[in-house]
Amino acid sequence: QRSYKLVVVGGGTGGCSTAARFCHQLGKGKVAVIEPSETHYYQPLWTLVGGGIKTFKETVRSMKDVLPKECDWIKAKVTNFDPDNNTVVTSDGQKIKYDFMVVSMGMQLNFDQIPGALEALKNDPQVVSNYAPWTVEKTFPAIRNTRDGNAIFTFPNTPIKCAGAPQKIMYLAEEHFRKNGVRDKVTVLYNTALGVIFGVKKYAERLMKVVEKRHIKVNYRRNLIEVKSNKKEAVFENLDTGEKETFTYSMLHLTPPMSAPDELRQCKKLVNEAGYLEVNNDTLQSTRYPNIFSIGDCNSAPTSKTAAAVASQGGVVMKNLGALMNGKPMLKRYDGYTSCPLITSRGRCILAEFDYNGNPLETFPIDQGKERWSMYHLKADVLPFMYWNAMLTGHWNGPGFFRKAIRLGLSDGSIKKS
Ligand code: FAD
Ligand code: UQ1
Repeated sequence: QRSYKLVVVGGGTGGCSTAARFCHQLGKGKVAVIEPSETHYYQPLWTLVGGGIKTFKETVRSMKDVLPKECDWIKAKVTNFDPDNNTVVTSDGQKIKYDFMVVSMGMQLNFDQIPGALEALKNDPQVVSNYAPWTVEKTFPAIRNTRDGNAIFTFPNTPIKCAGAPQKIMYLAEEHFRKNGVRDKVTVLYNTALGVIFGVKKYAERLMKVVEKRHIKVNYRRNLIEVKSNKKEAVFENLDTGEKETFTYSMLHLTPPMSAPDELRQCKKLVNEAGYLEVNNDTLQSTRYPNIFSIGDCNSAPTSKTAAAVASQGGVVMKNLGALMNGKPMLKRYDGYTSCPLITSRGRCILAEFDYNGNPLETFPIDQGKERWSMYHLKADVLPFMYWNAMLTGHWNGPGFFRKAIRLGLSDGSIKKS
């Protein structure tokens, strides 16, 4: 039986950066990463892959190249957690023991919960999704082939990662229809299970202006329940009245329902009712097992699930878990920071940043609610570089530090408390 000071479950955004942070502190042989996938994806760029602006290749690195050299990579899935005995069981039958554990398993895509969706994604070139590596490259050809009819973009009736992504691709598609000279023949529909376009008022107001200006029809409280690709139909349920409504599509971009991974959900000792690893919202420590922490999409922290949130959470866990390992008090608090670069066209982006309370927490001393070229450039070119070079190596804890420094620099010498 192998044993480690720290076991990290998942080698995605949260897992890889956490392993790097603790390898710096603990050195060789102390940290294990349990991760089944050969490849690591930079998922935030998939919006631009779907929009025909970046290539899929730019979003892919091999896992062995991104995981820190000092860690042991156990190439398997965790199938069972036994937190009472500080042990996990892997798909290849190993029992791994830990002193401390960080869980970053991300979210599971549940395409199979929509009858006909998987079949349509496999067989109908006009049914696409930016959310999975095996379908994201279908999106741009489908946009190019759309000449008339309904182009439908969906948002499911579950929490999802990057809650802005289902509409970002719609804006890129709508722009493309205009460039192709087919915009007057295509109806662009955003069918969302939510009752608002975005959860934070400031940005929702700006996005409403965008959809109005561009004649995009938003249908609220519509949940996709079936895809009939033989008839080119998408069936939605009206979540208020229960009525079913069928739309024909010439293109359908679907965002699947999501959940915490099954292997995590099954461990009732660790998760909340919704199946996410229950953490203290401030410290990100498990509410039940003090030697367990969780970062990212699979934890219960009530904020919007993004890589930007993972960066901030990673800094908090590095401080708190580091303190715990050394018998010191945990002093760092997570404020719920998250960010969503809402791309509204090729070259324009509203950079939403906010906290647990849905209050804007903007980094730059300009109104980020405006559609800006600078924020687009940040999203498309600067952040990917930062991700590979600073975040995955454990050196990026989010922009909180810059935000505070910029505020201080601007405040005529008098130090304000925020
Ligand atoms: P992931 O990075 O998904 O990693 C989870 C890892 O856990 C995976 O490698 C998986 O193989 C592994 N795993 C799963 N099950 C097991 C198991 N049983 N045992 C061991 N390992 C397991 N974020 C932003 O900040 N900005 C954006 O603009 C943005 N845009 C996005 C656009 C799209 C289309 C998508 C899909 C995502 C976007 N995101 C964006 C969200 C961002 O990618 C995620 O929030 C982030 O990757 C979450 O990190 P994570 O470590 O929690 O999960
Ligand atoms: C961020 O830190 C981050 O993680 C690397 C993202 O994921 C790609 C983001 O999209 C954003 C916006 C941030 C926040 C960074 C800055 C500089 C505002």
